[in-house]
Amino acid sequence: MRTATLPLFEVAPVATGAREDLAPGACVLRGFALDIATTLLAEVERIAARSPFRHLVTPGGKSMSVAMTNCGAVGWFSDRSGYRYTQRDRESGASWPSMPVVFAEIARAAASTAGFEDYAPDVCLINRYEIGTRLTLHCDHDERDRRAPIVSVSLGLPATFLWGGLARKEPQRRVPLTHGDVVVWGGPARMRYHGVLPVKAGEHPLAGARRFNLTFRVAR
Ligand code: MD3
Ligand code: FE
Repeated sequence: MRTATLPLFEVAPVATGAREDLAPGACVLRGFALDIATTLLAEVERIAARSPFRHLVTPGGKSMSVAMTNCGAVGWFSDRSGYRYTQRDRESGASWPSMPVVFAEIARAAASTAGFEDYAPDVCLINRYEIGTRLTLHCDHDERDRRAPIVSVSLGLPATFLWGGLARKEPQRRVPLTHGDVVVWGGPARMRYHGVLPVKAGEHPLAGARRFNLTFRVAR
């Protein structure tokens, strides 16, 4: 990656509820999920008890360092044959756990605050980052409806989000994300390249030495 020479913009903590516009279609809602974070983490645990976190294999044969699971009507899945959404958890053989009402509600409220009304995601991909885990620069194009925004909820340890352009080679901005922050990416921002820098060592009172990220999508 060509990020090493770029400056790191450190942003002072922002008051809960502040809406930070990043670009047309993209905004950060600082602390938007803070009040219900404990409930969200309990639901993650419940989902993982049925569909455990696993390290998916990329089409190139590499195991992803971020562990993933899903809830909703479908789930994001990857193996040697490619990336896609599946109706069943290939590991358990069962359907994915249903999306908790509190998940759908927070995603809808965040989308509405960002200007996207009537958001009804059919999947929530849940990422689990251990210390040192990163998500390399990519673009999410496996969803059928690309007009719908993606809503992301950060929980646990902080991370630095990399936010690029519509082409992989464009320079990236760095956006710090902490526990309870919600980001909405829609419209012209939806197909931008993005990633997450390696998560730094730490201990979060609710999540331990981990970061969780919920990403809501309209996949079907
Ligand atoms: C910007 N997850 O699951 S979420 C992913 O923090 C993913 O776990 C990251 O990228 C994480 O695919 C970032 C925020 C996100 C999701 C989709 C985007 C940002 C986006 C699509 C376009 C632009
Ligand atoms: Fe992504």
